[in-house]
Amino acid sequence: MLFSNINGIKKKKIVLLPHDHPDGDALGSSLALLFYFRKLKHDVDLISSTEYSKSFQWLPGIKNVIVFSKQNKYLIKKKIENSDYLFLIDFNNISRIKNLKNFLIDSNAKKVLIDHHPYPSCFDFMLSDTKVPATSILVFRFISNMNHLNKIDKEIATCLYIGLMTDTGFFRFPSITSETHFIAGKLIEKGINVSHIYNILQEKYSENRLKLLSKTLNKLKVLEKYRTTYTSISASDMKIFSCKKEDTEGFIYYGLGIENIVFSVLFFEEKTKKSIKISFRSRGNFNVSIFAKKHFQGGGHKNAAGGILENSLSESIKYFLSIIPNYYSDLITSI
Ligand SMILES: [Mn+2]
Repeated sequence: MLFSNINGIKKKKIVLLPHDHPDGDALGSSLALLFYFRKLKHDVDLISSTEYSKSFQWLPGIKNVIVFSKQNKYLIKKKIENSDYLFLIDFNNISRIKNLKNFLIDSNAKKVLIDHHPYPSCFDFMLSDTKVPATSILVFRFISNMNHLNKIDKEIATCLYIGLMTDTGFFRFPSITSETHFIAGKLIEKGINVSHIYNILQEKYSENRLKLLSKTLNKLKVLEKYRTTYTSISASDMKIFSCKKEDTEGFIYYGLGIENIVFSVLFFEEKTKKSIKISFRSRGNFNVSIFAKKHFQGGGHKNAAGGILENSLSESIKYFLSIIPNYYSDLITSI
């Protein structure tokens, strides 16, 4: 069994892989595992296939993250190929780590998935539960199943708590269960500073990010009849404010904060201007995962999903506006 093997005396080579543009859950879960496996004296690396947002620069252990680049490509390839275990963290399909995909395919390492997204691809070991609000819950369960709760120190607890906080929208999404709060409680017992973490997550934004947010909100349109709101970020907006994709995290929730709105959509024009990434968030029973899958080759969770269109920004919005009337009855009855 994997767990006893990892728990054994023999030092293992472990590589932790969060998804592209890692968010708080992907980074928090990966860093917690990094600290944990180091305590077990394994040889661990944490490799990110793309850069992470500057707002995470304060995370404990973040300096250990190796970010993929042309310069370290071969080093990373070697690490992935020579590892005993590869942990795929907070994603369900290897297309979510584009730069590292081929290294992964070529590696004979045992692949362990720890994730909460629906329809995961199959790997050697699966710690998949689509009902939990964050992957960090699964990391907590993993450590707990190893009987190692005593190994969770303040640093590990902080990392896991960040995953919980960010993926639950600061403990307010419907995916939250009593287990979420039970685990949060256990993490607080380890001495973490809850209000400090909250303040840092809220305040580590650049001036340019705020300006981009302002521009995005200025463009926000409300379709009152469909209880829907949408807005867009163009490639030139991103250029003007020299923002990265990660800086736009959370923008989509502003629209959902308007009274009576149950569906929020954000169109994001890729740098190449050849495709548009679209994010969907909803309240209540309007299932955005089904919506994204049906019209935008995407998917996700019931209240949070994404998709893509190979089209211009204006055409993509036009297309969206043409299909939204079909969801009239679902949207007006969503509670
Ligand atoms: Mn997650």
